Amino acid sequence: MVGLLQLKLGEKEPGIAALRSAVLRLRLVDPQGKPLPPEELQAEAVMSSMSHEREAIIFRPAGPGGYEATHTFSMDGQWEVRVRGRLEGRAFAATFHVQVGSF
Ligand SMILES: [Cu+2]
Repeated sequence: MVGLLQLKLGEKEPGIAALRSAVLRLRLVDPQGKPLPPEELQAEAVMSSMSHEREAIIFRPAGPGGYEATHTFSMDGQWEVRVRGRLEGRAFAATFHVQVGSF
């Protein structure tokens, strides 16, 4: 049974900018911090205010409950990283807001 999901996204210091590879970190754990292994995990970067292509993000396992992806955002601005998958047979989804570049 899935209670609360804790999903966190990290950004490579000192920040991320367009056309430079960034490391994104995701954690999928229960409220006690125990890793929750999903049956499916998919992610994409979306600029909801614009009509250009979505960008697939491939998260790979990195430690207990941890996942890491290297991604190059195509432009600066306000992105959403949308994560979804299945855990214990149930769908889950989360959206993270990511500022790319400084302006
Ligand atoms: Cu855009």
